[in-house]
Amino acid sequence: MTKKRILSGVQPTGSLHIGNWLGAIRNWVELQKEYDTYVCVVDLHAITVPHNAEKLKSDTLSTAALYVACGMDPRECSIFIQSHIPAHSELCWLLNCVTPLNWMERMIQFKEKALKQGDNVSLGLLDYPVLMAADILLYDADLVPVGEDQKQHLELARDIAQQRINSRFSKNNNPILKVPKPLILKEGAKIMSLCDGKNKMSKSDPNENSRIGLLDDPDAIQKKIKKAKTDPHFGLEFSNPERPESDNLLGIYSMVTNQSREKVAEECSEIGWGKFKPLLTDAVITSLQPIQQKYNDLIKDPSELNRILKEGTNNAKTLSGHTLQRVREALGFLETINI
Ligand code: AQP
Repeated sequence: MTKKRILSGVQPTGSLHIGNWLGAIRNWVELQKEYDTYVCVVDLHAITVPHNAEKLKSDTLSTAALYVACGMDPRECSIFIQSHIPAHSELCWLLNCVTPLNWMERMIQFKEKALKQGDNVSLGLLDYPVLMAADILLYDADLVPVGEDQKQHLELARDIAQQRINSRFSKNNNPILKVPKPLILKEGAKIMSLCDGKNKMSKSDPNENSRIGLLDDPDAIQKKIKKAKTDPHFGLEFSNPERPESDNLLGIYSMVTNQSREKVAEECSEIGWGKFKPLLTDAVITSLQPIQQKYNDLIKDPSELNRILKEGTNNAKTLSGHTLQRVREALGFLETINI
């Protein structure tokens, strides 16, 4: 039986943090065993907000290396850089021309990010979900692992594929694009900022102390956890709406120690913040140590990473090329002239 295909990615908008790992990459590592897995570093998405060119380069490379360091196995999946496959931009343009503007203006993430940026919002930011639709649809993905925040974008990708391409342009009921479904993960981990348990941990938060980077050294991790916001209560607990920091830090502790929420809740119900923080610090440092070791090896000798990306790019190019060709034909483009 052929495996179902999944596709996912992270944007290189900064150094990856434990939220990107626990909420996304760690899940992909499990999923790659069961699914035909494609993961890319979505660098074209990263320039939808103001960016620094040199930093984009180093963040792109470091994100790809972290995929591997976190356990993405090139024998089980294809890893590539989005902009290395020009089909993403081309399909995005084709989809742009069939997508109604008012569908885009409804996107919650656009509204939120536009609000943060003030007047200086790029057209690219509005178009972000169409590019994401192109990413997914190019690979005939059956399923897309999504968190709550990306559900609306996946819905848009489904609507574009079904209502704007298949139902308008397909002949004899042969769909041109596969309509993907969301893959809702059992434990939808959302890691919150260390400075405010109600805000998501984010690469672009100007406050470095709000996140633990996957490449932070033990000293930095210790300092950040020491500074992390607490509350006046004794004992750690989950799900108390008045204690978002307790919920968040206990959740991280449960995930990095691979223990159930029940077990850590019991272990930490009778200890104060003063005792809990060193426990959490040790657990985070220990869990990141093998990732950092593998990452350093990959960066020291980039030949392995280059080989992995080359193989992933080849696989991605073949697959996306077929889809793009189907769409071009269906939309009425003349066949390319071979020179
Ligand atoms: N705090 C988080 N908790 C759980 N999952 C998270 N993800 C991001 N932050 C958390 C998941 O990581 C994947 C890749 O995210 P992305 O870089 O494509 O976009 P994002 O969600 O906007 O990530 P950031 O870190 O917040 O970046 P910036 O600051 O650039 O916007 C996604 O699967 C996401 O759910």
